[in-house]
Amino acid sequence: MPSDQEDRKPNNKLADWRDSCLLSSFALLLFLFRCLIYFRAKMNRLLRIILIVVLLAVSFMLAVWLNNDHSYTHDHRFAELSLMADMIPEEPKESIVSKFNGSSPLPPCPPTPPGLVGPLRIEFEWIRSMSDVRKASGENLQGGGRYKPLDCISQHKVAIIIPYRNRKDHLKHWLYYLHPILKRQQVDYGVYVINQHGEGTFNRAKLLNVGYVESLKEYAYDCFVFSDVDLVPMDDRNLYRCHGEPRHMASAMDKFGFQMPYTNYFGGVVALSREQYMRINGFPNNYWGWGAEDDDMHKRITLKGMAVSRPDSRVGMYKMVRHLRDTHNEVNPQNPGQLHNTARTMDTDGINSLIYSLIKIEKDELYTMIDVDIHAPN
Ligand code: UD2
Ligand code: MN
Repeated sequence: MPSDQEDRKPNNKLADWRDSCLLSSFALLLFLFRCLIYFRAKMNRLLRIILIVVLLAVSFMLAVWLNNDHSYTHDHRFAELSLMADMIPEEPKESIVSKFNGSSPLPPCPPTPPGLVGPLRIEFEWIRSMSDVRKASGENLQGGGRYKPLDCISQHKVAIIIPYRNRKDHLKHWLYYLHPILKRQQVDYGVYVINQHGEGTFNRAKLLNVGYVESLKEYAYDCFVFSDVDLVPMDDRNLYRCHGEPRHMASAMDKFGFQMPYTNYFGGVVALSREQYMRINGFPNNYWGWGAEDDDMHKRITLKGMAVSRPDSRVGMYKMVRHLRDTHNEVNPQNPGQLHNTARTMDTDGINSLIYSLIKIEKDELYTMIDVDIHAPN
């Protein structure tokens, strides 16, 4: 690395050159004056005055020019900056380069999101207008209900899968509350509403399997939250992300007096990593109508040697929009009986045997709606 002395050498040379110029200019001027004095008798008065004025003007201009610092060349300015650099606090090279390019690399998001507020007030008393929902939750979305934190890289790529048919008012409540919560939780997420096409018997678990497959066609999600459309968390510390074990997130619902209705309950909202989901071969495809598909999911998990984790009963509180049973989703008395066969059928009934026909994919600003024919038996 050159020393300071070496850096300054080119400037010293310039100064020397300027001094010699100045000396020779004065010598030339003196010589001209001498000539003037010597030949003055041979000139007329007017010519003498003009010559003196011109000589004085020229010497003045020469003095001014030489006094200006023409040595401030491009190189010199850079040399000065490099000296000043010693006084600027050191920055990592990478960040200097990226600032230069105008795009700083983002840091990873912290394990605990800093903007959480805890308990939330959730109201379902009135029907929301879509424009209110957009105003409340549309900011910074990338379309199709996709979002990534703006100031850090999220460690959680989460597809949120909602089984759906004819529940627009519930969906509006869900979008109104969940987008702001998920943004505060710094999740890299997408919202997928899986609409069962037609009037056939509803099949929640099969729709969830479709959501898994279709969301993965769009983005490399590593975590899947499967949520009813009518359930909103009452505490934003209930993080929409995956854990070491499959997670039952809705551990304390208002409709059950904020308690678990039974020990192995796994309904409402659950989160499974891609690996956990694949280990259980996804969800069953054969639970038509209401009931028991959530118990089958739980059985699959325990049969594969996994445990279920839950938030505590404060953080796991959920509010459900009150509703009547939908038509074509009546209680199916055959469903609980299927639970005896889970161990035998789970490896052949699931994501590896899923058959459906995709009808349409619609991108709203707040969600992706996937319309699908799941070949209902009636
Ligand atoms: C309970 C469980 C639910 C599931 C179900 C049995 C709770 C809060 N949830 O829900 O996870 O195990 O029992 O199948 O206890 N849906 C529609 N349109 C329909 C029918 C259903 O969109 O016509 C969707 C919607 O996302 C709904 C979900 O399916 O939230 C579950 O159906 P539900 O809300 O009628 O059943 P519920 O509340 O008893
Ligand atoms: Mn419900």
